[in-house]
Amino acid sequence: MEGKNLSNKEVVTTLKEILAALEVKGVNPFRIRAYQNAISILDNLTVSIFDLWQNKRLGEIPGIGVGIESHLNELFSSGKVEEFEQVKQDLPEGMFSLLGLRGVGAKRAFKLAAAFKLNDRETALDKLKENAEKEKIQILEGFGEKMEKSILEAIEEQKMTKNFKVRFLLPQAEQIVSRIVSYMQKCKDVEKIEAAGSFRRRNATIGDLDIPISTNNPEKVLKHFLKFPEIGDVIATGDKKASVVLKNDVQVDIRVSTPQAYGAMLQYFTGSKQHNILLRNYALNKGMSLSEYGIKIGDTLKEFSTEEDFYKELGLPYIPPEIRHGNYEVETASKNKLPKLIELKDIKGDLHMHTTASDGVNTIEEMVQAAESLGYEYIGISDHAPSIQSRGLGTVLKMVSDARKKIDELNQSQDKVKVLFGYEVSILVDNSLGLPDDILKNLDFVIVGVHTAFNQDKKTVTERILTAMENPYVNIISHPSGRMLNERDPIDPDWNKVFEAARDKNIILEINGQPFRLDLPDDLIKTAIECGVKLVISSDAHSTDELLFMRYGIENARRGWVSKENILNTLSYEKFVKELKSR
Ligand code: DGT
Ligand code: CA
Ligand code: CA
Repeated sequence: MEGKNLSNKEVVTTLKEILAALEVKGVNPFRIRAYQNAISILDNLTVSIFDLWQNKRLGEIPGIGVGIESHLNELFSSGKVEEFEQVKQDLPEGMFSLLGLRGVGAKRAFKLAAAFKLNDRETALDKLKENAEKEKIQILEGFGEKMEKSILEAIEEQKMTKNFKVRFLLPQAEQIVSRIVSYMQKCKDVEKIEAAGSFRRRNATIGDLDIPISTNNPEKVLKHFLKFPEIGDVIATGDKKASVVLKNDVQVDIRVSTPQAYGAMLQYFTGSKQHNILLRNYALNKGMSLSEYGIKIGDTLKEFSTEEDFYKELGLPYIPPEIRHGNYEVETASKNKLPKLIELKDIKGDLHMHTTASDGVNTIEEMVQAAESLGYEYIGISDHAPSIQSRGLGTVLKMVSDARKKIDELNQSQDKVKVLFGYEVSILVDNSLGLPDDILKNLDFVIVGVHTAFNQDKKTVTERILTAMENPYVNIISHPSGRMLNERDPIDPDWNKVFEAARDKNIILEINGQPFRLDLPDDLIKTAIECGVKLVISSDAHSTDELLFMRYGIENARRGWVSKENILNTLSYEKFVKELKSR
């Protein structure tokens, strides 16, 4: 199907506006409720809604009723939803610009927009701000002084997030790096080129790209770089460096070095800044001084073609870029106590993946096949648990038994990949789980996760997770912090309590490899393993391609000082299953 390729964010924003219009009109609360549910489901989808629509699969998303589906159909085919156009005819257009403001719901947005005649989306926020400053909001019925102040704050807040430069995620950065590298390699004078900085340290988010290049002809290399077609603005150039901003707003810093001094340049430019400072102090104590050109002892500068030699000269083992945070790594390295960090090849199975039974795009069979080609010994199918509330118990029981049958058959028809049957079950806001024990107890494993109500206070959210861990059938907690990079802050439980409970009850915490999650975050991973918590690394794949997200999970784990022994899905199938049964 052709159609308007709207991003998930655009779709969700439009649906939120429709919902707001319906709320102001006071339509049936059940309809409002269904709409709210659908929006929250779509908001959490990681696959493209437009893709699902194109493949006629919208109906397969659990929780999306026919009403929403027809709205989505209209939206993708014509860019408009007729009912919305009708309903909003007598609403002030500016109210829709106020919907994102903290504390301002549909009805308040309507009242404010009506009172101040905010008929234009572009100017609505500015006009509202003026009125707040003139203290005209507090005299409106149902508002008051306190509300006026908090609206003013919310406007400021929103302006700040708009100006805030978003840091980009690893997959985007990888694409840009690979375009730069292949362009630069067309220049014969480029010997080595590699992205350093936060990119090489595999930070979850990247501010700008730092690329050291080794060459004997810096002039020619820089000249070639400055002709890179994606460059928007040149910020600075010198005889050994260039800084530019690409048309996509990404800054790129280039440094050139001779091949015999490249190791020191790569080391310096990899950072982190704090790591370099620690290292410099460490070196000073030994009478050495460090720079991007090498190590100076007295007046002699020693050059290094590789980083390994650079660290060796300092009397240190090689420190992997992922742990160059600038906290404990230099001291630990000096005592020769760095762990051997986990590698992708250590992984024997993947326990978190979705199929067409929920919001995934491939079938179980396709996932099994893909896992086989990755060389996995076992996988766990963990679709979102179907909702009993919206489907009824009978339907859900049938779905579960059908899935069980299919997985049993798959295990009989092939023996290359062992398939475990589980669900990803939500920890609901009342601390209960989204499936009853009668179903949970017959699964091979159970993943639970927080998917709603992310802003509970510390005590409530701690209680929520601890209560979920009491359930004897729970094995794994998925994406424990719930963070979404650039989008949503992590939940804020008492992590020590969570980790101690997980350790004592043999509950496994997940390191989720989805690049917009990377959750547990690296610092919490380190605390968790120090506490003795067992972990798995998962792709949370929603397609066969996304099984490769395991790699991001590994990198994030390495940033948390993880070695093979901390990760249960490095175990053989038999040993892994034994761990599951140890609950
Ligand atoms: P980012 O770009 O914000 O994601 O983070 P980085 O770590 O890539 O930081 P960036 O691009 O400012 O600098 C790249 C590397 O260059 C940094 O990791 C270490 C080195 N560097 C930059 N500024 C300084 C500095 O003032 N002192 C030292 N020792 N190293 C620095
Ligand atoms: Ca950088
Ligand atoms: Ca930089």
